[in-house]
Formats: sequence, C-alpha cells, structure tokens
Amino acid sequence: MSDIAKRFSNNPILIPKNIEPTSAELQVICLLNPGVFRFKNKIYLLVRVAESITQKEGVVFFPVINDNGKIEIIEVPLNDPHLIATDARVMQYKGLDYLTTLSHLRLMESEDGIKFTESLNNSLLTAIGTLEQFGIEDCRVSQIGNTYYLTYTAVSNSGVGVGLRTTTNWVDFTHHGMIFPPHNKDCAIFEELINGKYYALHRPSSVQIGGNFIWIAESIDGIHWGNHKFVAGTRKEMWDSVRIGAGAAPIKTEYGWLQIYHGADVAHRYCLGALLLDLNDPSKVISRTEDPIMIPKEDYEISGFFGHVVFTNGHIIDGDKLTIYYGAADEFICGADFSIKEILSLLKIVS
Ligand code: MAN
Repeated sequence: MSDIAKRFSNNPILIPKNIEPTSAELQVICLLNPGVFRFKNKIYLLVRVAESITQKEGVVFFPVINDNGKIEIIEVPLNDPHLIATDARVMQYKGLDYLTTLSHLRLMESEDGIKFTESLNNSLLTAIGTLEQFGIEDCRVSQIGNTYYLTYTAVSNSGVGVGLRTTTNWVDFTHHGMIFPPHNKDCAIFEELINGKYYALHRPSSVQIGGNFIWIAESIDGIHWGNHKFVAGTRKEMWDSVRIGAGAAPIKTEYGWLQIYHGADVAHRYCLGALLLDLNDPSKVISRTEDPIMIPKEDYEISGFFGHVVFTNGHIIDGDKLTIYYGAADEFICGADFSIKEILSLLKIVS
C-alpha cells in the first residue's frame, strides 16, 4: 500500500485560466507549488504563477526581467542549432540556461480551504533585483510569533538560490536578499526555535561528489545561517533516486519533526515521502518511508506542462488531519488530506 492521499473531490482547485496575467501581452501558462498559511481566520495560498507570451508554433520564448525591471522576451526558433530544448521547463541557448516561463507569487484566500479567490489588495509578490531576474518560485511560508518567513527559489543567470522576505501584515515586506547561494532551493524554516536557535532545511546540489540532498542549517536570528549538516540523501534505484527536497515547515509531533518531502527518479517522476527528525537535534533522521506516500496517478497529475509530478511546499494542520496543497503536473493546484497517524505508522513509529 503506498499512496495514502485523500485527494479533494473537486481537484484541481485552481487552473491557469482562473488567474489574470500580469499584463495583456502575457499568458498564465502554469500554476504551481503554493506556500500555505493562516492569517486572520483565513487560509491563504501563495501560488507560483508562471507566465510567458502566447505560444507560437515553431518558436520558444524566454521571458526575463531586464536591468530596468521590465519584462523582456527572448524569441528563438525551435530549429536554431544553438538551442538545446529537451525539457519544457528549462532550455539552453548559446550555452546559457533560460527558463521558459517567468514566475511571480500571487495570494489567494479562502474561508474553507477549498474555494480560493484572489486577495484583492496586495496580492502580487514579484521579482526584485538581478538575482531574481528569471523569477521567484515555490515559496515556503513559516510563521514564528507574528512574523512570516517567506523562503523561495530565486532564479537568475547567476544561478538558483534561496531568497527570504519577511512580513507581519502581508502588506509591508522586508527583502533580506539571498540566504542560501546557488545552487540551492527547497528551503523550509522550522516554525519554532530549538534550544534557542532557528533551523532550516535546504537543498544544495553537488554535481560530482554528493548530489541533490536535504541539509539543515541553524541561525541565531533567522536571517544568517551556518553550521550546515547533511540530513538525507537520494536512494539508489528507488522512487527518490535522483533528487529530494523538503516540502513545507516540519510538523511537530510527540515522536519527532515530521517532514513531507518530494523525491524524483531518473524519469523525473515526482512523488512525496516522509521523514521523521529528532525533536532536539533535527539533523538526526529517526525514520524514513520506504515507499512514497503519494504518487502521481490522476489525469491532472500525469498530463500537464510537466507530467508525472506531485510537488508540495505548503500545508495546514487540524488535529490529525494534514491538508497539503500541491502542484500537479506543474500546471494545476490541487489539495489532498492525510492522517498524520497513518504517515507515522508507515514510518513505523506507531502501529
Ligand atoms: C523542480 C522545481 C519545481 C517543479 C519540479 C517538477 O523541483 O522546478 O518547481 O515543480 O521541479 O518539475
């Protein structure tokens, strides 16, 4: 028994045409991987909105933000010999890597966690500065006291790293720049201090020795990070053999910190699994699920912008119920419920 997710019956809950593009010349291509949080009795999704200009036969577009902060479109014929186009998400042109879409973050709100509408005021978070020139993606939202920590993937031609913004009111934001330099993503800050320190999971990538593994760092102020330690690696010939990365903030249970993570194999199939980390020293793994707890299997998870993907970086908890919001096939936003106890039983912590 592997997939234990109880998917929402009305999945997908948001699709690209539900969202207005940021300008008339742009088109929303995909909605992905929302950060999730509660604020003033509502549930919010911070959705990643990926845009490009209307697709045309025989060409590919790379939308980027230029030095003046304006969107600029690079257009390349698909038969250009300098173009290497093997992945719908990222392509190489004249030796440089480009994303095929430009992402920003958009706030959607809900009373019931099922029906979401765009928050009318201040709903847009867009790229700031040269290190976010190719956009901002996959934001985790962690709340500590009254402060929300937004950790997101900041992409530019200098690399892929983790950006941080903080807010207390969702109107004013402080931009702290890049907290984990390239190549790094999938950063989730723990929502509680442990022995007086902030902790964050993150995912540096190492090309020759090492790999795409989950690491942990600590901080005395939540902004500056150090004492990095390896937490968990990929597992040969398994569903998480090529890359793994943390989802949203770890969930505190009496047995340890429960972390939902994504894992991909050689075929780029993205599934979800779980780790249990020691309550006092979260660099120690107590247990890890053998099989995934969620596998792409519904039509909306199999076919889309980039198929065979379930990817989560946001959830809410209500007693034993864990509701994850996830990107399906890198195009649609969906929801699914889990029983925390059932995940702990797959981790062989409870029976
Ligand atoms: C990477 C990221 C995610 C994306 C997955 C699957 O991990 O770019 O945003 O959802 O790949 O394509």
